[in-house]
Formats: sequence, C-alpha cells, structure tokens
Amino acid sequence: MMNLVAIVALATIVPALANAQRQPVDPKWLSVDAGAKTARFQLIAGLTGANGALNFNGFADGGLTLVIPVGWAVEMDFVNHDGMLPHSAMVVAATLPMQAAPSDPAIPRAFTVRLSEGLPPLGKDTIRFTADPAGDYFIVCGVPGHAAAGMWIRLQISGTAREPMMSATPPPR
Ligand SMILES: [Cu+2]
Repeated sequence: MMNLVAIVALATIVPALANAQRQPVDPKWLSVDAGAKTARFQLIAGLTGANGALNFNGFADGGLTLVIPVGWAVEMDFVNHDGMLPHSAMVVAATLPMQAAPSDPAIPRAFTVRLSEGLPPLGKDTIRFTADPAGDYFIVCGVPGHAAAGMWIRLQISGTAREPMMSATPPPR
C-alpha cells in the first residue's frame, strides 16, 4: 500500500516538474573580483524564446536571482539578444504587482540608456553602480508592458552573503 501511495504522489508531482522552467544558469554570466569587491554580470535580454522572448538570460517572472554582497561594485553588461523587440533594464524596488511602465530606479545609475524606448536588437549598454543599500530588488525591462508581462529577474543585495552568486528561483505565485 505504501508503494501505491508513493506512485500516486509521483504521478502528481512529475507533470508539475515537467512544466517547470529548465533553463540552466550559466556560470559564465557572473565573474567576480573578490579583492576589488567587484561583480560583473552579463544581463542578456531575450536570450531564449521563453515567455515570448520577454526574459533576461532565459528567465522570466523572477526565475533567476542574482545575489551581491552589500557595498560591492556592480558592472552589468546589458545586451539585447532579441532579434525583434527593443529592451532595456533597470533596478527597481521589489514590489508586486509589477508597474505597467516602471520608471523609478531604486539605486542611482542602475539603469540603461533608452529606458522606455529600449535598445534595439544587438544594442548594448554597461551600467555601473554600488550595491547599496541591502534589500530585495527586481531587475526589470523598462519598455512599457514588458516587466508586467514577466520580463524581470531578482537582485538581492545581501548583508550576509560573502560572495556574489546566481540561482534559479521559483515564481512568486
Ligand atoms: Cu523588454
């Protein structure tokens, strides 16, 4: 009887797993200079077709979390990999529901050029800011409608983490 219960439980779980996001986290996206307390992150808009290409590094709806120790210098190399749509990026406070047209950066200089119009396909911008203060943030696309449609990942500025890291994270609902 125990086995039957286990099989029934598995049958419930497996389809949920099959639907879960299988996008890998590529360690090459993050490089760290621990001595200089600098983290460099490749922020790639529309890397895959996931969520209609409204994703960063293949992740949408907060599915990727970047953790940076508080006080570190952050350099984000943004590139628009989407061949169709313009995109941009900005760090905002972690509040849901998502604004239709996010426009208030939570950290000075933590946003790309052409925030609302977006950078064209293959467009690039490098943003540099200090990870401060500690807290939970979102990295969102600033083109109206994109963030609300799921084009956002998470940034955690941590008072306890000793080094930067990335991890896949579950969606908020
Ligand atoms: Cu976008």
